[in-house]
Parts: sequence; C-alpha cells; structure tokens
Amino acid sequence: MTRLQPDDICHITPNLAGYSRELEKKTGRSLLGIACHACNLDEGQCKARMQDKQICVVPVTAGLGIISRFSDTVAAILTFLGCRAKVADQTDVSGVAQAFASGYDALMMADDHRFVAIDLHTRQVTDNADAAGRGFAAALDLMAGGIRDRDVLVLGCGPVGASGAAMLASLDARVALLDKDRRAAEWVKETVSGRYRTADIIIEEDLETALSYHRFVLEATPVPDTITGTLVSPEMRVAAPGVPSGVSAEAAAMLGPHLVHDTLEIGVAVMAVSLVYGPIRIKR
Ligand code: 2YC
Repeated sequence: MTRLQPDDICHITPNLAGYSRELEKKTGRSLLGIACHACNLDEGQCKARMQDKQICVVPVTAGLGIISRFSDTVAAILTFLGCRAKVADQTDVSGVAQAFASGYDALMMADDHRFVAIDLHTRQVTDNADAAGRGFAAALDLMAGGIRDRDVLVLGCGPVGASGAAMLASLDARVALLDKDRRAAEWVKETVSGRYRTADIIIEEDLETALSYHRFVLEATPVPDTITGTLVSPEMRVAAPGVPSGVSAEAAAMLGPHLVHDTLEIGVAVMAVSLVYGPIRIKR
C-alpha cells in the first residue's frame, strides 16, 4: 500500500469546498454526492444523518508512524461532509479508549497496512481501499453519463482496482482488466465474475493497445506515469484513485475536466457515508 506523504495532503483542508465544486463540474455531483452514488443512497437523507454522526480520528504511531496532518485532514473532510469529527487527544490505544469512553459513534484510523472506519455500535469495518475503488468507479459512471454496457478498462488489480472492478460490474459495465501480474487480473476476474451476472471480463495484455480502444479508464496502479500524454485521446474519461497518480502531468493537463484524481477525499467520503448507512449496498 502506498504511504501518503505530507505534501500529498497539505492542500486538501483549505480547498475542500473548491474541490467539491470541481467535482460537480466534472461529474455533476459534489464530493458527498459521489459518495452517496457509490453507496446507492439518497444524498438528502445522508446529509441529515451525517450531522448526528460523531467520529473520532485516532492517530496511530505504529510502524512508520504518524503522517503529519493525516488525522487533521481526515477530520476536516468528515467535518466538511457534515459529520461531527474530532482528532483524539491521544494516539493509539489511548485514543481508541477515548473514542469508546467518550461515546463516539465511530472511529477512523490507519496503520501502514490498513485505513479503516469502525462503527462502534454495529462493529462494521469499512476499508479505505474498498471505499476508494467504489467511489472512483462511481465518479467514472457519472462522467460517462452511465457506464452500463460501456467498455471500461481497470488498470491495476490490487485492492482498489478489485473494488472498482466489482462496482463497475455491478453497474453492468463491460469490464477489462490489466495488471503487470496477470495472476492478479485473473483473481479479480474470478472473484467479480462469481459475484455478478456480468459480461465476460476480458484480461488485457498490453497497456498501449488496451488504452487505444478504451474511452473509460479506472487507473488504480501505484505507478506514476502509467498513462502518458501520448496515450490520451480527447474522448477519454479517467478516474484515478491510484496514489501516486498513474496519470502523468502532461496527460492530466490534456484530460483536464475529464480526469478525477485525489489522494484522500473521495475514499474518506465513501467511508463516512458507509458509516451513516451501514454496509455499502450493491445495486443488485
Ligand atoms: O498518521 C497516522 O496515523 C499514520 N499511521 C497514517 C498512516 C497511513 C498509511 N496509509 C497511507 O498513507 C494511504 C492510505 C491513506 C490509503 C492508502 N495509503
């Protein structure tokens, strides 16, 4: 799992309203709206329920330790969405104990392996990788004006790409997978085909070839410059949850409003919505 750097997130808190407006221009929905779309939920109801949710963000010193501003940024995103969020006064076990003892509804915390939201009433655990995959797939669905029966290429078959592929299959997209490790693609194909009545999932072998005939792309690799300017076409729509972004600066400039990428916001928003409503419900 790629570890965020302070520079990846320091711009987020002061720009949340602007980013949400940018998402509305690109997808027709706000940050909260995309998260509700990912969870198949009504935005108005969600907004009302968010205000009752008290969420404690607990910094974790294990492993490589604290990422400066990580917990503050997560709390800022939650507050922007309408939750009552606070960073625990203490880290680790003491912070978890404070979340329980102070009557919080949920806690969110991350070590070097997982970033999770835990509902302290239901014990439901939502993982950021799963949430980000669904949230960016939802953004791609919105950018496409409905991804049903459209060909979509998922680059990267790790936890985020797998979750995105599952979401896209649940939206009846025609999913193609590509990973440098074909076994990862085969595993995702088997898992997704087993869960959804979906068109045959294709495993692509060559990136340039695959990009030459896919308009809609979910870029979920942790590899910078996977998509370069020479591989971009004007009709392309790209949702890129991968950190660092797999879309080169040149390709991002060419894609302009047809690219959705961030390092925390959409994933955290889907985690928050799933806390409000329980497990993310698949459309079918
Ligand atoms: O500040 C803290 O509490 C740190 N323990 C946080 C470590 C987060 C490590 N994970 C990442 O940097 C990201 C996640 C946000 C999603 C994938 N990698």
